[in-house]
Amino acid sequence: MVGRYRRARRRRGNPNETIQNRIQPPSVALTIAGSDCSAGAGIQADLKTFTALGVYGLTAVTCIVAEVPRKVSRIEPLTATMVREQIKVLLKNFRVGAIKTGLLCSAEIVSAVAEAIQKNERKTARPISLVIDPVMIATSGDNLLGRGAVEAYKYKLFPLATLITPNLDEAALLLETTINDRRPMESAAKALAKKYRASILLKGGHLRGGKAIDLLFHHGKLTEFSAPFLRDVETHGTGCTYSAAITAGLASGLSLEQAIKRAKRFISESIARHFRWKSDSIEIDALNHSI
Ligand code: PXL
Repeated sequence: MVGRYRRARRRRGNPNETIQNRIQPPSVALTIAGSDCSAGAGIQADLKTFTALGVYGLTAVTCIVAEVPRKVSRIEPLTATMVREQIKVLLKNFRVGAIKTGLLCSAEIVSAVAEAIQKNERKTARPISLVIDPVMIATSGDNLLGRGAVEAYKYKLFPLATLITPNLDEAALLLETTINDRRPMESAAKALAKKYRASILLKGGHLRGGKAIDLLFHHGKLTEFSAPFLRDVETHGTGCTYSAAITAGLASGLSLEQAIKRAKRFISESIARHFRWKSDSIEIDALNHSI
């Protein structure tokens, strides 16, 4: 009798089973970054990007930035202990497919992040893809890192990276050189890859010309990713959004090249379909993450 009832219920479907129960849970990505209250950059941009690309986003907050697009007003870091604890509980309880770092604010936080990721690797013997966006200076020109943080990146965090995504200014600072053309871009990408034994995506968005060209140096091979460069759009958070989109791709199982190709398309469309708030006193451009 019971068996017949169960078989009939299986045929009809269980009315107690909700639609949610039948949906496959999505891949999970973690961003370790700062909060931008104007929500164009930082963890807010990362979360919007993860959601748009079908990935469940987790956040470990490193600092809080009071700002609007062209002006950083105040930055307050969290303690390294609090940053470490967020990463620890998240990695313990979720199967995280990929991690990205954004603004890490201080040398102590850079070191804490490196230690937390390394500890998890030792414990689980399962390295998680790590995308490092070495955020150092805001688009507004404001310095975002404390003293000693660049050294902590070089010696502690970069050695753990799957991919590092510097823009031209960041690459120039890391190599103590200037990069003003395509050829120096190639040399810089190769030099950084060799120095930190990681794949490098060097973003040439700041170079003049009709195209926004990025160079990937990965497994000894250079690959170019290019899109039309849009003038007169002042969106901040493009670096955060781009690296978050790459991380979402890696969390979903795409190869590095596939993830970058899709992310480049995503960021180009987010810029092309930007929002603009305009009045007598303000003009604000913002990326459109909801594409
Ligand atoms: O775009 C760089 C960036 C990253 N993360 C946070 C920021 C900014 C720029 O201001 O505030 C939190």
